[in-house]
Amino acid sequence: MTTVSNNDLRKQFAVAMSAMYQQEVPLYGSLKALVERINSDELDNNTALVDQLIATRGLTRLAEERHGAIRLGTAKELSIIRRLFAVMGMSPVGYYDLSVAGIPVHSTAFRPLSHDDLSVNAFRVFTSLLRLDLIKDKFLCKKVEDVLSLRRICSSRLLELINQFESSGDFNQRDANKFIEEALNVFRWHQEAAVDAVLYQELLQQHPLIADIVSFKGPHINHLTPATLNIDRAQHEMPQRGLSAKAVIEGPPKRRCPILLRQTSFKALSEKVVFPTTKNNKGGISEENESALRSHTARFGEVEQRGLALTPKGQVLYDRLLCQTRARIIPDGDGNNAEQYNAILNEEFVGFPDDYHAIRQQGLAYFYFSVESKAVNNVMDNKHDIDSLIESGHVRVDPILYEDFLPVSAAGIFQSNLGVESTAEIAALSRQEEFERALGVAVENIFEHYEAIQKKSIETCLEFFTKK
Ligand code: OOG
Ligand code: NI
Repeated sequence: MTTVSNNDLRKQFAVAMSAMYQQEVPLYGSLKALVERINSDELDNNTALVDQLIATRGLTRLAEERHGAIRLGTAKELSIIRRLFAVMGMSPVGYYDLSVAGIPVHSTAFRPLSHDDLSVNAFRVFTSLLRLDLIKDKFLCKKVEDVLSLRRICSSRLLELINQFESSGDFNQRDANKFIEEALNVFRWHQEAAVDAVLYQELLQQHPLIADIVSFKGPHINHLTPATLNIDRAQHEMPQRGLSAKAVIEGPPKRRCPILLRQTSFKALSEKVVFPTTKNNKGGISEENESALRSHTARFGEVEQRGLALTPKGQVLYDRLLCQTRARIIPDGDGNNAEQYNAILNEEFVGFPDDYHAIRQQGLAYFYFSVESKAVNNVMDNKHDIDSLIESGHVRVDPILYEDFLPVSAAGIFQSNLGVESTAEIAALSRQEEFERALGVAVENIFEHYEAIQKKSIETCLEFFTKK
């Protein structure tokens, strides 16, 4: 019987998730359409970009969503979600401590690791876990624990399928279809809240994120993110399509040689929520609960544009320049100082070379080396290294795209969609070990995988020309 690979499973799952989300949040469909139009214009006008996408096997995956995000309540949930994503070839990479920006979660991203797997489908899920230790009201904490201890986010059929996969290592197409259907249900939106309106209000007052995590039957997908080839244009055109864009694009400024990740989003919608009715002390249904508390703000759409993955040295430089920027100005949620923020960001980032050659010479980023198609039949003598092969036009150099996330940017995305400001710092120790205990494994190191992809690409080129 034919089996379904975890790459195919991930691909099918991402397509199904996109269809579900477009149905749940129709505005997301408008964003996707906008991005598709921008991408096709960019490809028509930029042949160098097309060559780069072909050389790095990025062209076919362009139309697919790149990531989504979920928020979990307990260690147990994180552990089961880790097993669920493992079925689709997704491993936890990186640890992001969001508490430094006043957001009571810590996070990782589940994603494929190798260049081959990423090329088939790069879908990732940014996954956050609530940090109850950062909630000051201990009485409320206890209530949260009680509610979450009763929640079951995976059906028993899904658990069976995960167990089955873990022991046999593959699925036939029928099991795969069932797995996707059941997995999708985990991330579906539930209009009926799992808590009453009074508790919802208490949670909301504590932090809107807590209300979103605790009040529902499951960890609904809160956004999906297609990749755009021109994020500045997406930001500019969103309002014309009735999409209320966040104040500024997160991440580095616009550059000739894009680095890391730039992101923007349309703001979360107000959606109707139905609360289980509670009785007032006269035995009737309380009017207050019935009327005022019927909307919840959580789900939105995002776009991303990715550039070079940076080496530890490059990352230190990026962090320093961003820190210098933010020491001078913090972007306001309402966009009042957006222009000024962008000007200062540009000013500070003059400190980061904007030329692929210089970036490579200074060891600031990772590159992908491949045999230049025109040079495939060239005969070489036996002495060559990668630099001379590049110089003689036998090898081409392309950026390795950053596949991970940025904590300051992620905080900006959270804040703009929760309507909270960045000032409320929670002084907290990062809890990576605790997070990994909950996960059941250590998170993968972000840099190691880019390093491995770069190394393998160099070896492949050297081998190719050594054989000649
Ligand atoms: C996650 C926000 C972070 C990103 O792209 O940085 C994120 C969330 O809102 O749950 O998705
Ligand atoms: Ni995101």
